[in-house]
Amino acid sequence: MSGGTTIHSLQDARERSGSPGHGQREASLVSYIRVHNCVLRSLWRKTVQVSASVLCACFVALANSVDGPISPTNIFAPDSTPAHSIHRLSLFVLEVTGTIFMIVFSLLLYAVIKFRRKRRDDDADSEPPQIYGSNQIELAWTVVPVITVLVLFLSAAQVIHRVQDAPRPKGTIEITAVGHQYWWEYRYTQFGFVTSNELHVPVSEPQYPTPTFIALLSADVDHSFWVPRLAGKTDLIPNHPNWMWIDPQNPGLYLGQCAQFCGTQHAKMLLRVYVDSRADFDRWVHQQQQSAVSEPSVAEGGALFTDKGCFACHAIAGTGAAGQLGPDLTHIMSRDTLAAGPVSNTPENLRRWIRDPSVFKPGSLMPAQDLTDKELDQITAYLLTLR
Ligand code: HEC
Ligand SMILES: [Cu+2]
Repeated sequence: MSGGTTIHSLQDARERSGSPGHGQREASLVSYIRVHNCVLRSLWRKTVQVSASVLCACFVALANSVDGPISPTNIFAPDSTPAHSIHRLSLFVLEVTGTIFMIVFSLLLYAVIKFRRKRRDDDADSEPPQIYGSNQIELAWTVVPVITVLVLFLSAAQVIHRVQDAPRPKGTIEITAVGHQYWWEYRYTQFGFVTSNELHVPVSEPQYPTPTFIALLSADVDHSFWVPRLAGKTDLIPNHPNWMWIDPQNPGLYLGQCAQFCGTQHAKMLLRVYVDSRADFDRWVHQQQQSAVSEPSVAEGGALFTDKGCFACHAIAGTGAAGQLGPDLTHIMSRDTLAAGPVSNTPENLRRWIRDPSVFKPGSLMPAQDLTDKELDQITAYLLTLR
């Protein structure tokens, strides 16, 4: 449009047809191109202005939506350093790509409307101006995208580096999460106990950071640990240990979901992370470290737990039960939910679960046991003492 623009073929055509007043026409063509450039330039400025204000409006709307009650899985309400870094990066990428989208789309719209085929084009024997390259424009559309991609690449690399190479300060809690079809096993090796489905971590204060580093393993298929307010997704891959970390800055319950399809009950493989104050966390750890107390009043239930084969899949610390195929039940009553989140842990639900797990989770890997009502009551009564 500027610089080395040539218009050979139009001139050629004119020369060939020998049309009169050819110098005059060339002059009007040049002024047409000049006007055109001017229009383009002001259009460009407008586009940038409009895209900037639309983007601002989007962000204000976004920020406002965060002001209301926060959804426990809101990706726009990070509350832990890795989630903060990812959130900032994604907003930056959205800004850049959003601006590019607005510019390209506006130019496209302009071209479609302005240069659409007009009635009088049909009978004109002239061609539109033919443009054979412009160094300036070609340079611009090579250099600008290269710089854009480079900036995006470097900002992503920086965030990856910051998250993956984070130091482990002194107060770091180290645990291991094992994904099972369709539940979570949490090993607190440091504290000497194992629990399931509900993860407890201490709040991490900036002046006394106690981040939690989580090693991620799988007992069967690919799973993915994703609590959006705390960190990005990390997969639990069989035979390929991964790890991630979180340092939640506020106490509360953070929810997530297995984020990798792992079988029929994948959708009911929920994540619950309880962020406790330091005192609450220490109390919880102390309680989890205790073995199960056997109450004589529920001895029949305890015996049935063995007789009916429950012990083959479930462990209860302090008893002979050491099964590994199902969740550790030593402190089952300290959990708010059953079966990785979808069922609230009430005595009725516990009984219904033991009678037939498929009522809640069809396809769960716990088989229904053949139990009489009395046996059900006894086993349930026994489990109710495991707090
Ligand atoms: C073949 C192995 C197996 C046997 C036998 C078995 N379970 Fe399970 N159990 C599981 C699995 C696997 C789960 C996790 C299911 C899920 O969440 O998808 C489970 C879950 C549970 C839960 C919920 C645990 C939690 O953390 O929410 C309870 C309670 C339970 N079983 C009790 C029993 C009792 C009582 C028996 C004996 C009558 C029994 N189980 C027999 C495999 C078994
Ligand atoms: Cu899963």
